[in-house]
Amino acid sequence: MTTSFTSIAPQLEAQAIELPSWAFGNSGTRFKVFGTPGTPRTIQEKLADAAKVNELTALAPKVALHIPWDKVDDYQALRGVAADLGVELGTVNSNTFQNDDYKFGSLTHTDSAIRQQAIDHHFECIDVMDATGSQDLKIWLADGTNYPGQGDLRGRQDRLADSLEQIYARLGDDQRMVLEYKFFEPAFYHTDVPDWGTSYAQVTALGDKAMVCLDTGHHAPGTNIEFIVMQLLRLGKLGSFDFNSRFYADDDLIVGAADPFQLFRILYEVNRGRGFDADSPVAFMLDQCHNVEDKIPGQIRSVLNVQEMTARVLLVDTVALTAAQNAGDVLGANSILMDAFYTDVRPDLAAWRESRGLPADPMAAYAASGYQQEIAAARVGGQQASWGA
Ligand code: PSV
Ligand code: MN
Ligand code: MN
Repeated sequence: MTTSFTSIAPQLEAQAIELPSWAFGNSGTRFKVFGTPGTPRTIQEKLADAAKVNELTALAPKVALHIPWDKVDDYQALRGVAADLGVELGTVNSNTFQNDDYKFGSLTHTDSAIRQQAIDHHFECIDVMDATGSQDLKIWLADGTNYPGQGDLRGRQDRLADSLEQIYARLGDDQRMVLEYKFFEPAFYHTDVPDWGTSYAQVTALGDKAMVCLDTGHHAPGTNIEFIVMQLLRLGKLGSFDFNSRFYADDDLIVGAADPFQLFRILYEVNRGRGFDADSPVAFMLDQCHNVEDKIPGQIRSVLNVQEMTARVLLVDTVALTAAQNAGDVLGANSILMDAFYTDVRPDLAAWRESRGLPADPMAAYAASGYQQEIAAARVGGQQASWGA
């Protein structure tokens, strides 16, 4: 290992991982939503919790909103609340999956009035972005069908293209659209944006301000996600990540918890494709729901997992790796990569955090801070976050 920790520190310092507002609310499965003492009752309280994560890690300066879950009357004021807490408002996520009108589709619907309603919702999200200063509109659609023959696959794709075109036309010069794909659920036979190829085809037809969002939980088991990362970076169309981890489906668990090596492989391709560069278009975000664990330490654990795996990736001896690859040294190349993966960067990271005035161990610092007890005492009747009821 020729790369030293000191030499990678500046790159680590620039790391930023956006937090989802909905991670701080109560969520669960279709069986049960467990309430957690201290759960935020308002978006302002969610921002305060997110700011705590940033205060202890310096890794999470932005918070993504979900409309209408985080709807407020005055977004300028909300922006001020965030700024006072030392964070910014980030990606705006649309929601066309909790309304009876969208039972058979939203941006793909055959009924032009319902399709227009879904388009209008996205216009409203862009208005929110104008007020919050957010860069990205993230679109994830629940659209799809359950049975062969239920819908016209091609017609739905054409209507989707038309709807996206109208939404795209509304974006300001500094705004972007990221289109998320998901291979199944809630629809089971087909979804209208099932894979990176479909997202890529749709956003490429729109223009430079439309890119693909890759949610790590939205792939079939066994999918080589890092290959997709490489390809999208190579094509200049990887706009953002939704990080989480999964054992079976869209589990939305703490990133790096189920398969740390997969996270390493993904981040290796991010680095290889210059996705960590200051001028890279890639936005990094968590998309997680904490069902049984406390939410704030859940988010702290997640951003630390990303930081630790990024450090290991930056330690890969790329010169030696390229030489081994070019020499056909199969096992040599593999062991160079594995050397970095197996490097325990935690002591170096702890010392480096302290040198920057941060807690060496943010998890322990949170536990000792008394914040959890404070919010548990102060907040009663916290919000249920989302669809996971
Ligand atoms: C549903 O699968 C989902 O988890 C998508 O990943 C979105 O990003 C998220 O909900 C928030 O809308
Ligand atoms: Mn997602
Ligand atoms: Mn998901």
